[in-house]
Order: sequence, then structure tokens, then C-alpha cells
Amino acid sequence: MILYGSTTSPFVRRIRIFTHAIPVEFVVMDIFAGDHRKILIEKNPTLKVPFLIDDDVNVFDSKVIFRYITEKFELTAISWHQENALTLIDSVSDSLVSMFLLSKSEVDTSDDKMFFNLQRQRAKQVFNELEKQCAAGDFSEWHYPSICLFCLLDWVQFRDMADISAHQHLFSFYAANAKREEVIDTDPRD
Ligand SMILES: N[C@@H](CCC(=O)N[C@@H](CS)C(=O)NCC(=O)O)C(=O)O
Repeated sequence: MILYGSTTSPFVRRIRIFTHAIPVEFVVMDIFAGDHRKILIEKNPTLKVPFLIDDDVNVFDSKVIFRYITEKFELTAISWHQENALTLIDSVSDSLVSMFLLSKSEVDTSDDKMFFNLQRQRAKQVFNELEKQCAAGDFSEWHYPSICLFCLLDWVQFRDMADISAHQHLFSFYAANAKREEVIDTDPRD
């Protein structure tokens, strides 16, 4: 199995951490330029990472890759409540990744504009909800939703896209998991 992705993407990192004990080759791509962009165009029409190739099977999207690996290795599936938590994490990740790409495109995302305001409002609502779920113990085990939450929290700090310090439970969760070997091994700052 070959996982294609960048070292900075929170969506790629979650799969790298999830598969750290599974033999998956990781191909690092610069998805925005050169030969890697050509490979991306050839192999994944969504033009996003991650994607996974397993012989003749090509799987797009981290959520689907998670399901593919879970089925292939007969791992424990996640509950509907956890699926919803993943949707929360994905929605804020998508919003903030879009805002980040806009900033990189020299768009001033601090403007009082409908699109930016909607993303900010979503991020606020979702972080509040995740804080509640964290307080309720939903992320007390190191399962796939926890991995995804960690990757989001670390990415927003790495890219300076949100301040989570006011969210006491999210911050404690982050600190409690930051020293895991697979987390350190996949640090986007390295
Ligand atoms: N829903 C996708 C989202 C993946 C995604 O947004 N990846 C970003 C990197 S963090 C990307 O490839 N962006 C390229 C682009 O938007 O052109 C997943 O879960 O895999």
C-alpha cells in the first residue's frame, strides 16, 4: 500500500498516525507544482491529498481511506456518534484549510465578508462543541477520532489559524498526546 500526501496536511497526518503500525509506504508530494502535481492530476481527480493506492485499488479522501484500512485489517469500526465527531473535525478542517489557502493567495481573510464570516462562525461553533465532547470523555482513548482531533489542533497552531488556549479540555487533550512517538514522527515542523 502506498499513501500519497504532504507532510503538512492534517488530513494526511491522521492517516500516517493511524497506519503507523501497518506497512504503508509514504510518498511525500509537493502537490502544488512540478512532477508531483502531474502525478496528482493523473491519480486523483479531486486534486487533494491524501490518497492511497493498494494494487489496483485507488482510494481518495481520508475518511474513505480510514474505512478501507479498517475493513482490510478487520479493525474496530467507529460508532455513529464518532462519525459525527469526525464530520465536525472535517468541517472545521476544511474551513480553515480554505482560509489558509486564501491567505497564501494573498487574500485578506480578516475582512468582514460573508464567506470569511461563515468559516469563522463554523470554527467557533465546532470548537465549542468539540470542547464539550472532550470534557465528556469522548476523546479519552487514542482512537481514530482522537487522532483526527489531535491533527486538527496541532495544525491550527502550526499555521496560526485558531487559538485553542481558551478551550481547557481541548488544550489538555492536546498536551496529553503531544509526546506520542507517532505524533512526534509526523510533526509537520520537521
Ligand atoms: N476531504 C478530504 C480533504 C483533503 C484536503 O483538503 N487536503 C488538502 C491538503 S490539507 C489538499 O489537498 N488541498 C489541495 C487543494 O485544495 O487544492 C480528506 O479528508 O482527505
